[in-house]
Amino acid sequence: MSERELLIYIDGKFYPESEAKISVFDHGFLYGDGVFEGIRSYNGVVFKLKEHIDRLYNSAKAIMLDIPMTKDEMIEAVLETLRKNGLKDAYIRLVVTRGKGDLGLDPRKCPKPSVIIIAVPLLQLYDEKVRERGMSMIVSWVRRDSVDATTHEIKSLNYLNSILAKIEANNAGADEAIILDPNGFICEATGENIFIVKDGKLFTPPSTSGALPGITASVIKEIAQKLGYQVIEKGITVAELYNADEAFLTGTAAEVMPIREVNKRQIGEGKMGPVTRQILEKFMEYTRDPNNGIPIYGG
Ligand code: PXG
Repeated sequence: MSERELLIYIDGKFYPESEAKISVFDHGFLYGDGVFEGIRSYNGVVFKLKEHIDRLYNSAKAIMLDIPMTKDEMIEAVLETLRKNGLKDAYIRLVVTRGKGDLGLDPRKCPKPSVIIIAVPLLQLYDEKVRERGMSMIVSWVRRDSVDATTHEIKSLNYLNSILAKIEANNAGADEAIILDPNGFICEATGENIFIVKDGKLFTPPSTSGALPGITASVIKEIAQKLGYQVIEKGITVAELYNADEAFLTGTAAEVMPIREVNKRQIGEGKMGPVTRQILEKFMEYTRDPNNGIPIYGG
């Protein structure tokens, strides 16, 4: 990228970053009333873009927010934002807010949702040394909202639940936090899903935990099964996590990230384990296959 400012998409127009602004009366700002997606492009191909757009519209439906564009128009807007910024490897943040209303919380006062697309250049988010070493984690005191509350199955702008857990991880000098579901089973990390490996099988929390249905996690399940591993969705306790052979996080940003310790208990060998490595390698291959996304520049 040159010194040129990034161009940000807001409601059909592009603005230089310094001029890209939304109203202080927007309910996304006032109440966290909106939905979002975090998406990545690898070498000119937006990874699983269709799946991310589907999830965005599912989140919007759950909060009764009518996105004022079709899914195809949304895909085109994402691609156009990447083209306008000349990006090939990028992190994309797609936000749909309830829009401008008054100071009351009634969404009927917000006639028009706003669509914002931010794309920034991204080469490598995590240093490979960090990945080899793995993450140190704590179990957060703050639990996931239950599935009959502001559930994280919906990717809403309400991330305070995760931010509180992240603050605890920061305070403890850990890299990340594990969040438990309301029944005390493992749910997910602040912005990543979790898998454990035990006796050659993979385990991950079920959808009833209220975790976000991760797009990376669904690819990982597919890859693991192709590699011959059984993938079992079940309630996982903290004690089971302590005694796992391996554990790792998955997410758009993290990709596949090993966990080396939890609350000072070493997990397995305390570094990337062989099953995690095998899955990580297949995942990186998968992200580089242009069939697994939508090309930015034709094709
Ligand atoms: N759980 C939660 C709560 C998330 O927010 C994931 C799991 C992983 O889902 P995907 O579909 O990405 O595999 C997420 C995703 C960030 C960031 O900037 C966060 C996410 C994605 C991208 C960037 O911290 N969260």
